[in-house]
Amino acid sequence: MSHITFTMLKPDAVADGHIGAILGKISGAGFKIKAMKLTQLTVADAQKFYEVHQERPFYGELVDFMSSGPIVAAILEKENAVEDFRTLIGSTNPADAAEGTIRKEFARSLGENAVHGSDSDENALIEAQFHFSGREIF
Ligand code: FUP
Repeated sequence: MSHITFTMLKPDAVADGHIGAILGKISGAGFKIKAMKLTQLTVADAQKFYEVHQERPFYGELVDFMSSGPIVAAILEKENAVEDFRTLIGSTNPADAAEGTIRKEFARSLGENAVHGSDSDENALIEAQFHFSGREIF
């Protein structure tokens, strides 16, 4: 499954009106949408999704932020999807992100950084299945 990745357009990007522009960049980079929805994470959902970070000092803020408003969740398909998508979104901290990347253009800060992208093929599959049932994936 090296051809899929999972993304969320985070609450900052949705609140700031960037859904259309970000999806335009994603499509323009050659990703095909396999699944997509506007949804909101509960606190429990966000805790579970980010549980690898539960010992980190920013975990509480991350969970509060990610459950604070609607997000767009999507499964994207492309060859080399995980790596190519992480290149497209840029560094975690938008201050370090390359020109032209989604985080450089749209993120508010390190904590509110506009988009999520899976970090491995294995996690892409886990994250996709966390958010979507089989009948929502095309
Ligand atoms: P990334 O893979 O680029 O999304 O980054 P991480 O998995 O390391 O971090 C997940 C989220 O935790 C980031 F998107 C934002 C948040 N975070 C912080 O708020 N502070 C930090 O120092 C690191 C990450």
